[in-house]
Amino acid sequence: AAQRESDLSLARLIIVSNREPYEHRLVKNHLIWERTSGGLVSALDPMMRRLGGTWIAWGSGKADRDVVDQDMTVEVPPDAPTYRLRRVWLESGEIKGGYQGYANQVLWPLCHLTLDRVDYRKLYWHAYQAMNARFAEVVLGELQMKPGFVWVHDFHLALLPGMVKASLPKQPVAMFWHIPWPGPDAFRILPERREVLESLLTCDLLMFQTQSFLHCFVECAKEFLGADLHADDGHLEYKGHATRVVSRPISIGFQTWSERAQSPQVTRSMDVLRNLHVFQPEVRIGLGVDRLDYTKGLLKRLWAIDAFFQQFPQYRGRFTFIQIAVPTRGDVEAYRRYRELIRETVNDINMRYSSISNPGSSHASRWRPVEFREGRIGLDTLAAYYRMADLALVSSVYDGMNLVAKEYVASQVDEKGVLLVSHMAGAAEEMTDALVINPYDPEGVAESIRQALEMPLQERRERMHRMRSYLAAHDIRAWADECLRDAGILPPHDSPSFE
Ligand code: GDG
Repeated sequence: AAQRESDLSLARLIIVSNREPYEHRLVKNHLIWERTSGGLVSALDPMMRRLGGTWIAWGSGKADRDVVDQDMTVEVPPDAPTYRLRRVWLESGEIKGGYQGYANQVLWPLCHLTLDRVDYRKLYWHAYQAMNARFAEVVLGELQMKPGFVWVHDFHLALLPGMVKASLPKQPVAMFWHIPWPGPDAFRILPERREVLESLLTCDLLMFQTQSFLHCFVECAKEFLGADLHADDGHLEYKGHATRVVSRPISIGFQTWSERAQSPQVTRSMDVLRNLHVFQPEVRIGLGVDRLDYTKGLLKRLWAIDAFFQQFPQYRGRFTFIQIAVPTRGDVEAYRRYRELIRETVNDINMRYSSISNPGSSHASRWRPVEFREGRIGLDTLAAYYRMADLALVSSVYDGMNLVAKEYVASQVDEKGVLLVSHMAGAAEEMTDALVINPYDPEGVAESIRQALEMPLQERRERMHRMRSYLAAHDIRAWADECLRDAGILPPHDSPSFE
């Protein structure tokens, strides 16, 4: 770690996000730690392990306060530390109004164009300001100790760049926006659209997942602030300040996933999992892996699976869809209701088909169309599911990137599976050998599932192979290096890399 810090001594990396990468909890009086779930942590933790630096995040774990030093800092990962985690403590009003309210019930549904789910209250906005101010205080404290490059992540912290710049106008600040950015027609409904845009336009560098989200942001900046786009060099100019805007699709540790999928424990797990979920060797397997979030289109996916068994009865008893569902944001009512609805729909589908006789299968009574596994699983188990699945189905109604799509490809070491990805997920722009689906069209998705199951092995291999080669070159390391080059922390492309 010391070596890494000194490599980047000119520009020590300070990343800031709401979610912390590691949380501490007490279980039966024992202190335990766990890496937290979600795409942001999956993507950034490997980068921080490699580069070192400081990650500032809300200390949401119940025992987080028990393991910090006087700087509110803990070295992580706890078993082999490579970087510092500095915790921010939030008051309950900031959590309820700022995090659960404005971030999760206003900005999240707004950016994902699920406008009926936007639940706006003025008091959420005030709490969101307070929450961002709390982060700003810690970031400024950290910078006082030692200078560094501030890299803010995601929609919980949209006001943070403006707050840091208000105190330190020359401090370099970058922001990566992990989720989609809506066009002006949708963004217009946010009462504080100007404040949010103004803060983001104090950044020196603003990064989006795709060109189309970037385009939507530029349209909003022009329409609501009158910002000028300098198209030749990709800058937005507002109040005399230039912000460079770029699209940098985030990725995964390709090598790590690929190696994990080939490990002996994963190879063993595949047999165990197959026996757990399907009882006959000939049954083909489909897979979904998601946080239980309405933007992931789980309900639409289940309708599509239902339509698949209606349209193609020959697959009854011969195809099982396994859904891994990780509970998320359980303190928000809309999420609890969504979870209930998903459970009911799974039960309904399973009940209906298990009462139908399946002439094609002698084990029909034991077959279930959907195997629903709720709860978080370990990475080895996840890799085993990815590797054994004949197809993976990503049906987001809107998604910044969707790392599951990329993890599936990285784990498909036998190159036999087929990826089905929603055209509303950022991943569809890069995973061009996937079958692209429209989650709003259940019969169309059903047809794509059939197509995937009947695709000749040679074609499956070719498609998967091309996607794997692409990802090997465009992995999380390449993404981080590109962003750090944009930020001026790493030298430009043709210079030798730091390591
Ligand atoms: C946001 C954006 C963008 C899932 N189940 C388990 C588990 N996971 C991990 C997966 C994957 C991650 O969670 C989910 O990543 P996504 O990209 O699908 O989604 P979000 O959490 O919505 O992330 C998204 C991302 O930020 C990065 O920019 O791609 O568009 O919404 O890494 O592996 N991990 C473990 N057990 C599970 O059961 N260990």
